[in-house]
Amino acid sequence: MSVAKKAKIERITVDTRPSCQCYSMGSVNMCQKPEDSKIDLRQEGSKEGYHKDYKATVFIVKEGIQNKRFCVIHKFASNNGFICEEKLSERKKSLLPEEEFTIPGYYDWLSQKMQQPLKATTFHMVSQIQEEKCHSESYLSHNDEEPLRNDAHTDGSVAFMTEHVPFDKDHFNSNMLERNAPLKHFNLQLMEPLAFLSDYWIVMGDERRSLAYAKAAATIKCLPFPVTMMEQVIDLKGIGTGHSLKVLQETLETGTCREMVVKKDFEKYKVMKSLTGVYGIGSSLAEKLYSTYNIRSVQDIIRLWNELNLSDERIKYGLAYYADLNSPVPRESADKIKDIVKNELDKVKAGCTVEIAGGFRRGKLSGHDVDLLIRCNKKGEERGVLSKLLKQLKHRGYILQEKMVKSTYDDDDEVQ
Ligand code: TTP
Ligand code: MG
Repeated sequence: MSVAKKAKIERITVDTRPSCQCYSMGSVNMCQKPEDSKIDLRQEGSKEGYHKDYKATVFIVKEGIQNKRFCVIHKFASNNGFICEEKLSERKKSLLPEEEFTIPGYYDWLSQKMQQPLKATTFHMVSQIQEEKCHSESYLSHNDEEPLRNDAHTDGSVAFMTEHVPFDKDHFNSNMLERNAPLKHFNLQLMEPLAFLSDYWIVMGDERRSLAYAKAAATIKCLPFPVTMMEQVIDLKGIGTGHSLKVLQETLETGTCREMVVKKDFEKYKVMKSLTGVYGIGSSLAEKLYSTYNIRSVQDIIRLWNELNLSDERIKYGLAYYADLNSPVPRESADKIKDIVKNELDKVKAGCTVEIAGGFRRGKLSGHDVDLLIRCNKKGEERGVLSKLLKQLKHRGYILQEKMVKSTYDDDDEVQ
């Protein structure tokens, strides 16, 4: 065995109130609280306290759960008085999905899968899986059950943290790929200046600095606890020893960061931000427009268009669709785009699937773009699919302007 690593599910709580049917998984507890219809199944060393009269039926959604983790959850539920149904049916009272699968559209997808509509109330649920590090054993390995997760609740509140959960800094530092970056994490306020500075420097044309702040922000985002002291962030891989630490210290001490407040208001930053919002204009062209041509707004570019001699064809489209391209894409539009792509994909290669990926998959309600993941049934079938799909979309008039990076899947194809 690699390293002796184990996780245990601590609790499954069933709330049977009609208005609030939810299941959550945490510590192994078994007892009943009739006063609020909450059945708390408690196991303290043995199965004493297990309430025999109550048999809750659960369906644990496999999607999004690692196989081994699924088995642990399944076994735990069975051992503790739940009836685990193998197949999803309408009579199920509650579902137990992973947090990120409580996203809008998920139930529609399930309905489609079952080929029947599902009653909304049946699927009102929350899942929260808390795993506790076994004190006698070391942490979870990559191939074992997942490490500690501390996702946010679906209602927007931040996930709770049990007091006894230790944080292993060394493990966090040496297993970057295992880090979990939930959408709603414990350190939103602390991360904000780092995320802003990353954006600031990308807009101002310093990618190296931007990346350093982006890495620090991502590190803070992955911490499974709210940071209260500098000791908790010093020596964390990703934060570095430089300016990010100072930003964090100031934010911890004062609740904000002066540098962020001042920079947010810089005239040049505000102008550069709007100029780089034009499709086809990067930070170096924006800098040139700002410094050489005294451009101060997108309107200035339009006004001075004939004098500027901007040769990049994309900029015309960027200006024409400026407002549209700078508006967030709602989930509904993403779904429509996905449907269009799927429809056209079926014409060039039957049997492939299209899924929405990126931020929407993590539960965002809007995004700056739509990331799609296309899967083919067999290895090798993906060859040429992307270029054929793009040609088809173009032929159907769905593509106004394109910038295509040659894909490794399309080695033998002519790429436009
Ligand atoms: P993005 O589309 O840039 O980000 P997003 O979809 O999460 O959010 P939004 O579009 O609303 O701004 O990237 C798509 C995915 O690519 C992102 O979810 C994760 C991955 N990604 C990385 O792994 N590293 C990166 O540096 C970036 C930018 C993205
Ligand atoms: Mg995206």
